[in-house]
Amino acid sequence: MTGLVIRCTGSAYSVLRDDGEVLTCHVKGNFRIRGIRSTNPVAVGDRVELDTLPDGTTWITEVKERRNYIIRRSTNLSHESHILAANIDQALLVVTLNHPVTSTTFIDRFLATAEAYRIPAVLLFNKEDLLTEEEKEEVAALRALYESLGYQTLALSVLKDDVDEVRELLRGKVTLMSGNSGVGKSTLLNSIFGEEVTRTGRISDAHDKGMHTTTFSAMYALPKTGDEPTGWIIDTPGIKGFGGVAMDKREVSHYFREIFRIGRECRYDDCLHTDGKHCAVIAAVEKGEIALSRYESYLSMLGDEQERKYR
Ligand SMILES: Nc1nc2c(ncn2[C@@H]2O[C@H](COP(=O)(O)OP(=O)(O)OP(=O)(O)O)[C@@H](O)[C@H]2O)c(=O)[nH]1
Ligand SMILES: [Mg+2]
Ligand SMILES: [Zn+2]
Repeated sequence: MTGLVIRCTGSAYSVLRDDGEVLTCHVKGNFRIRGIRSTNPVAVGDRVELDTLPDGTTWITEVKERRNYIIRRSTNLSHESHILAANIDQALLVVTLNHPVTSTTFIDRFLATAEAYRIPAVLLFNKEDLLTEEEKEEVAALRALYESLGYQTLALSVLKDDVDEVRELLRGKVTLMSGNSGVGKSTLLNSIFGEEVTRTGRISDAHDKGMHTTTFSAMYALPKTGDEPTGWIIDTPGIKGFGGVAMDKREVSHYFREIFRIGRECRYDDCLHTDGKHCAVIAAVEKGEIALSRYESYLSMLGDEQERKYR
């Protein structure tokens, strides 16, 4: 029978079998998926084939082909990576203008990584209630910028407003939620799941309680409102953005939509858009057609790539 991996603790996996039962499953030590060198062969979000033995233990015998997956590169030199989650429909980045500040560089890195993984990303500007008139305009300008690039954005106060708009967004999809510490992710989950669930500590703050963050990850079924497929939220403790994508410096511009588009007009095919001569991107930045903040984020990722420290 097949099932969906909903929780990984390093040694065991919880799998929601298609008949609705949740089983603890294991993976043989020599289990490998061809072409991927990872420290874990199976990840949250994987669809798997199961085999229950006469002794009652259940084993994962096969991982179905993944639509996508996100990784974290190991910090050691083994070139192995850790798969954080698979088959993600969308990534929701919760950001705040202030309290705490979320930098545009952080947002743009997140969006670029989502592009590299081909995962649609949505920005939620939270804590609208704390904004001054001037700050409201700043948020409006940022939303206009990202919407002009084709990203969906929302603005609200998850503490004060109802979160129906977010529920609608999550409906029937597998969503990876991210954002800096303090932006309101747990508050949002509280209001989506209601007191009952979060009080048990299932979602709320596994990582705040010292969970072993390198191997634990889980996805949580959203409350159902009708007959639609279950929606899921993935919580990967300790991961503020995504894991790193191995990115060649010539590739970075591919993940900044407007820089990629305008960069095709540069004189040289391999233009990195760092030298003003014959560069259509720099000309567009100077004319205000590309936002300076976006160009700076691009340079920042390019610089990281050159120093090989991007994760
Ligand atoms: N004023 C205001 N405060 C909010 C809002 N949303 C969350 N907060 C507050 O911001 C603080 C941090 O919120 P959390 O939900 O714990 O933030 P988090 O993103 O889960 O943070 P980490 O778990 O550290 O990653 C809490 O004191 C919340 O009450 C909001 O919309 N408006
Ligand atoms: Mg939290
Ligand atoms: Zn150029």
